[in-house]
Amino acid sequence: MVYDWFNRQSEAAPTPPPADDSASAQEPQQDAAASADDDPLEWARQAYARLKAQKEQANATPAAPQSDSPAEPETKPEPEPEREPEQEPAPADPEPTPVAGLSLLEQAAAQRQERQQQLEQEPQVAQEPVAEQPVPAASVEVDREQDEPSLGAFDDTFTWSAEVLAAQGREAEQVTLEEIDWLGRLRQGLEKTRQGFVSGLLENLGDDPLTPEVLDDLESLLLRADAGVKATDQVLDALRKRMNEQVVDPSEGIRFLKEQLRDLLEAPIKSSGVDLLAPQRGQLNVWLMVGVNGVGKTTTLGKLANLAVRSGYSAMIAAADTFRAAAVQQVQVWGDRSDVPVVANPSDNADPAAVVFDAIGAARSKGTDLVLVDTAGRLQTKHNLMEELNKIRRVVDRLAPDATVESLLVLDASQGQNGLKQAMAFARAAGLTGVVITKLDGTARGGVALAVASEAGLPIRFIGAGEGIRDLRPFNSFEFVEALLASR
Ligand SMILES: Nc1nc2c(ncn2[C@@H]2O[C@H](COP(=O)(O)OP(=O)(O)OP(=O)(O)O)[C@@H](O)[C@H]2O)c(=O)[nH]1
Ligand SMILES: [Mg+2]
Repeated sequence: MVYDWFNRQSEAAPTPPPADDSASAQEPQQDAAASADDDPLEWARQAYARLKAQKEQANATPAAPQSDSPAEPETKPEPEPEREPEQEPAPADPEPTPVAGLSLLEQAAAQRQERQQQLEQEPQVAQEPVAEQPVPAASVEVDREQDEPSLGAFDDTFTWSAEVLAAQGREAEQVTLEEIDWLGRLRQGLEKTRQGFVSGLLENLGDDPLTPEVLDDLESLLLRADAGVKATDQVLDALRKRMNEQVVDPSEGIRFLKEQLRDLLEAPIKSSGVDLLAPQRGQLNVWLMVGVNGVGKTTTLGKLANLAVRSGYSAMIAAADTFRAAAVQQVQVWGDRSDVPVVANPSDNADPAAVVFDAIGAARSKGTDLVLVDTAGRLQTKHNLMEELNKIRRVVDRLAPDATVESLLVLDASQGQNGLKQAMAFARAAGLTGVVITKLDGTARGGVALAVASEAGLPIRFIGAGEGIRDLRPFNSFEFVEALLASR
């Protein structure tokens, strides 16, 4: 069964029937299908039992069964939850204050701007892109991660992931290990941002209705998470308006906040008219990776090539970063990892546009679905870089006028808003169509996704949360916001 990761659906029937030689395989069918609304834990349990049965079936099928998992009791279909999923955060104990009149909005906005500046000036790791660090091909650790996801324990992470899928209308029997695996990675990746954001916010919320003080805290938290003044203003204005209309209890406050954040992230996606960015089958797709140096363009391209292959698309890589000698080797390693051909020009100072020219020609003759183009992040001058991107773009448009072209701005989340501003200036010439946010793991600045949507007005298409080949997935605002505000 091929799982199309771009479109997030299985190509074949959702799941094969369970093996009849395994008692546990029949278990999920004996229970009446649990409704995720009525009993999310039971729903998760059923999804787990099903995945486990599939795994047992898969292990039983090969002539020589491998024991790839730590000793697991086979005849124990009912996993023990480690802990009941909590729907809502544990209440703290704030002192409620009656809602006072609002200060002038303009005044509030000015204050926010000022606070943003203060926060920016506070000592923090300035993430200026440092001098170019060549990434030798050998430094890419090929065997660091598994190629297939494995079913872990029936724990918090599983139940949380299952709840997120259930909330999107997924049936227990449609849940795939791929999705459970990624949601776990996403939640893990947003850990640092969440620590600052959620523990701050949720601890200030009690059983009592929202207060202006709680909103002030939320404002600081959003700014600190690098959500930007515009998104912060928008969310706070909506919350204040809501508070003026009615008393907002904490769970309603969280629900409303999530809705606001989702709306913000969804706005550019909706206006692009394309919910999920996937290569169009039956035609040539050319995706350019652009962005300043070191943000993760090449890594993203390698991960995308892998996603494409695993999703049943044919792919090719154009090594159009000819500025650094090591860049071609680096891209070659990524190509090898997924068996994706790489088109490169080994001569010194090769013309990147010529490499793209060759790649498109090769892709046409082979009927390749997707050409991924690696571009340089640094040249002698910014002007040269713009010129080069323009030239590449012109070659693509001329040679493949019927191709679907995407110009994806790759953005390093750990550079936060500074990175966004710099990248926007840099890449205006490239006719951007979307953004990939990388390095969400290990930064507390995951809120930059909100700034991307509100300030750059560009749809976020993929997010990277780790250096591994599987650490990139299509962006889903619902899942992102749930992971950002997960209460445990
Ligand atoms: N933690 C983490 N590291 C990442 C992620 N994406 C990329 N990296 C790392 O960031 C570093 C730079 O990545 P590259 O893909 O070489 O960046 P680039 O934009 O191609 O760099 P230039 O070609 O020099 O402009 C590498 O060490 C990557 O492993 C991510 O999502 N998480
Ligand atoms: Mg690169």
